[in-house]
Amino acid sequence: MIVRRLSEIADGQRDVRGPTFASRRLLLAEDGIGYSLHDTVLYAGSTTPMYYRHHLESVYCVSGRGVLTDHDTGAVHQIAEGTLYVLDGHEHHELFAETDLRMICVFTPPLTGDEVHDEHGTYPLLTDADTGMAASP
Ligand code: 9YT
Repeated sequence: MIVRRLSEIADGQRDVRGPTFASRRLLLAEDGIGYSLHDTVLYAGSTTPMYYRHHLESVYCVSGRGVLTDHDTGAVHQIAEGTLYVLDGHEHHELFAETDLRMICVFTPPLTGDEVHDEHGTYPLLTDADTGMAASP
């Protein structure tokens, strides 16, 4: 069993800051669960373009307000507390945060924690073999 608290990972290696967000990685590939789970805050007034070529992502809004644009279809969605969106088609998308947006994000395959957004807002596909970390038994 894993029991982990946000307070334990705040400001550590699993607390990753980007220009528009802070992402606290509660679960990563090294935990051996098969997905990663993140508590992410996107800052009020920011826009984050994203594209996950190698990953599926489910994103559940637990607080705040924003606007999600699907650049593949042009569809625009209002995001608020209680809204889930699922990137099941590797969509190019962007998220505008009207207020601070707190999102619970689940990635499969799991992020290792070493990915950085490239120029497309995407993450490479890394496995623990790439980072030298062994998965938990
Ligand atoms: C909604 C969102 O930001 N998804 C991406 C996850 C987060 N930025 C992260 O952990 O890198």
